[in-house]
Amino acid sequence: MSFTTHPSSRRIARVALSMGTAAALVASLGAPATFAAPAQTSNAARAAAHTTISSLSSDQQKAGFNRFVITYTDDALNAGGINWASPAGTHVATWSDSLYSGITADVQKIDDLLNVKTNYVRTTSQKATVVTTSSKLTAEQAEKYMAALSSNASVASVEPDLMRRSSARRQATSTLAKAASASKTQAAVTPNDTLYPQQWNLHDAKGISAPEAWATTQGSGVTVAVIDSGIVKHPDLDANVLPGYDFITEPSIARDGNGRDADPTDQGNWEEAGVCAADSEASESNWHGTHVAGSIAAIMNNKRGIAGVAPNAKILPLRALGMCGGYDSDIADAMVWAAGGTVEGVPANTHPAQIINLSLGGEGTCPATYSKAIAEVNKRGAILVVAAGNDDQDTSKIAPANCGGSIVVGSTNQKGQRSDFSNYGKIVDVSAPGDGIMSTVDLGTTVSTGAGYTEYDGTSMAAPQVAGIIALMKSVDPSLTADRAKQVLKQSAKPLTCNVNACGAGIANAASALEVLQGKNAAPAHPKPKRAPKYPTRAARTGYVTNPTTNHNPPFLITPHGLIPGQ
Ligand SMILES: [Ca+2]
Ligand SMILES: [Ca+2]
Ligand SMILES: [Ca+2]
Repeated sequence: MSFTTHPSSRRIARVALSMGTAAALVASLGAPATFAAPAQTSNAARAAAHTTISSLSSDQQKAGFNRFVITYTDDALNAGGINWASPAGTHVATWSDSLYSGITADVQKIDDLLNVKTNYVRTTSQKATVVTTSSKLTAEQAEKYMAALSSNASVASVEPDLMRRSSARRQATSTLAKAASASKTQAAVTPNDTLYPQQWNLHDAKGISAPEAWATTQGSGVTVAVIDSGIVKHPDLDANVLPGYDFITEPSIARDGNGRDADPTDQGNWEEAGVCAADSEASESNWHGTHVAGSIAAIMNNKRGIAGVAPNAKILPLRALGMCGGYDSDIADAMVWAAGGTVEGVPANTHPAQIINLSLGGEGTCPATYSKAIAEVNKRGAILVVAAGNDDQDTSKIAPANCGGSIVVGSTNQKGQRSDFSNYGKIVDVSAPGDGIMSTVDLGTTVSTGAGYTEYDGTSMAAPQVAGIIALMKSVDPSLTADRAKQVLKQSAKPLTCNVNACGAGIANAASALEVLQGKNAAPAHPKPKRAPKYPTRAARTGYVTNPTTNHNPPFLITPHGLIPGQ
């Protein structure tokens, strides 16, 4: 999924919702009003409950398909033949015990028809089968392939296993002395972190009012999973980082020489032109996961760098996005594992997360792969926060934001307006600052070279603001449910300027959320958002993304030693 405002955003792939790059996934479902788990797939409805080829962008369709997820009916799964009850981490399914009687024949038939060979890859946490075809299928062939296998009575759905991308941009920053207008009140905590004055998102009038909330809690006792590009060592973050896991199964995008492993270190996601797609541009590593993690739980009051929204919370880094992005099937397994669920071949999670941040997404209808994983996450009580995407379009077209069962976050700027890249619509629950967000990164343009800081734009940056606020809420009230969290966030939000049909309830407000949660305050008066002038044209937006002087990203890197010009 891609959440980028990149002028050349490759829709093929879903991109991580990072600075300005929002992946947009659609929901044909309309706004989820509650956290109800996705409906169970009935035979009658099952055709609609997965990613369809027609819901994907033309670029994606043109790129072709060679990886699919086959989801089985509950009846078929219950019929058995597979030792699903084996201890976690010991049973690794194979093709022969993953395919049920009769499916093999259908696979053979469609393979022969399309002149390909289907290969088993693995079984997911939801007991679906990931397969690849020996060559890429066209959109038309993929439709045939999916239809042929779907006709089997044991199969609930077949959908492409799409790759979501993480696309982050470093934002131009003209000076370290950017005005800080912390709204200090008696109750506010003012940290000594050197870049704190630039963290407008925390302390400005249109920010999330974190300093006032910190007087009550700083997030102790709460774990937030960050499913992203992994993590790098960083002195402003390390003490808050738990051992995570690397869910990338495909060594060619993992860059660590193997499949899944216990080391979620971000190996860098730089790309050379034409490698990830025929027309893809070269790009530098963005250390997206480290940036997101820093926004949530960077160490506060250490006279260094930034402060996280919940600086005493812990981060569980789960790597699912590699070079070119990450597969739905890996992301979905990471979600289930984050919440304490079982994933075969992966040791049990000894630090289940109460909150899961997904700063990623992409176009298309909600995949069954996500529906099932989100249902499991909801059942286990973890609160899922999902970026709306950076495509300046309705979020109904962006998955997993359109899957329901999560809190969907749009982005706002320093003026309290919807960010020009942010997706919108009724699916967005709440917005949060996502423009010029300073956080932790590595300074390497390819591999890691050392810790630094930079600003990024994107709903990828907005979602962790909300994940951090929920961590503060959860710290105060460990019994907080996802439904209640959403309700309180909406009730306590600050007004925002929305120039489209809907941007969610407003700008998330940490201080007011804690007050509402603790019953100290009625909901604040909430004037109807002003309607802003019509949104500028796409051409006008392009200049926003890149430094107009140098036409280069990044123009500067912000390091503990000051600004380093980009190359
Ligand atoms: Ca690996
Ligand atoms: Ca690894
Ligand atoms: Ca710090």
